[in-house]
Amino acid sequence: MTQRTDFDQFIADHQSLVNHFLSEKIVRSTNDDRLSEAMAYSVDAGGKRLRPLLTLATLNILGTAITPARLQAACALELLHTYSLIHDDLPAMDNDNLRRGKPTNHVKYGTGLAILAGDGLLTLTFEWLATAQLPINQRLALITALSHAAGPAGMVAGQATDVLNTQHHLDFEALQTLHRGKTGALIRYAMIAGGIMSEASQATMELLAKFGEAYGLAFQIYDDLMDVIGDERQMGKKVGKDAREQKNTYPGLFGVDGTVQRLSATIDEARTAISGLQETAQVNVALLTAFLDYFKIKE
Ligand code: GRG
Repeated sequence: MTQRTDFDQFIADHQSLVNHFLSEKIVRSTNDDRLSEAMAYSVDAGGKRLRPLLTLATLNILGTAITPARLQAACALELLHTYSLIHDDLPAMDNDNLRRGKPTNHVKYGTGLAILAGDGLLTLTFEWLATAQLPINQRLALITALSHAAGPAGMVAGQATDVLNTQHHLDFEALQTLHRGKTGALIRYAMIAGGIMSEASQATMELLAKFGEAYGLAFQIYDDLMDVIGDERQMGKKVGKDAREQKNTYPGLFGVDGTVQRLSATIDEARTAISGLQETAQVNVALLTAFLDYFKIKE
């Protein structure tokens, strides 16, 4: 897989697989029509599906077939990610009206149902992992890794630091820790999940984790940067909000040029992990390398 078009084809084919799986299965998860509608509204709102795609790409490079059970496990992560977006947008958190280019869940359904739609997606995530037709040891490893990544040692901790420190200055070290939790932990898990389902060696798992950590950080740096130099249509949400609300961001600490340099250094870390994977696992890593094209900065 060396050509850019192969990557585009992989993304298009697998986004469609993920989208079909999600919309068919979510409606069957509850008998409550309003709850089902509120959950499906945010899941079907058209996200990039980055996290399941990273898991599926990891399976692909490690030569592991994408079976329905593995697809279910990959899609479970999108449920959890969507819950985190719904709760993050709530008036008590980021208070956003627009997400994925559409009114946020609480704007459409009210705060109470939005909280419950998020709760439903979070718990359903673990039901999908527990019931995927995978060997028991793999299910347990996935559940352990995702609960660790998403819970109070990972994403929830990052979000807590964020919520508690808006309008308080965080230094670089604290900002990195915040983002490793808030954004990085799920992306790191996306890679680990592919490794778990491929029964990858310890050395390969460590390199997958390194790639995920660097990619997750780069993703956040890019998101911060686009809030300053991007536009609303491209991002599917309001831009310029971080500065208005005095949020802790990379451009706030390093300026735009300094942030571009940080982004480039972090992408290099991801490339180093990719080279390691090529040597250790002897895999064709072109697919993973192509994921780094996401971080293009328009002139
Ligand atoms: C509520 C516990 C809890 C955590 C929320 C996800 C999150 C933590 C906060 C979102 C804040 C934010 C905008 C972070 C920047 C990076 C990020 C996670 C962007 C959204 O992910 P994408 O770009 O979204 O993958 P799509 O819509 O494409 O899935």
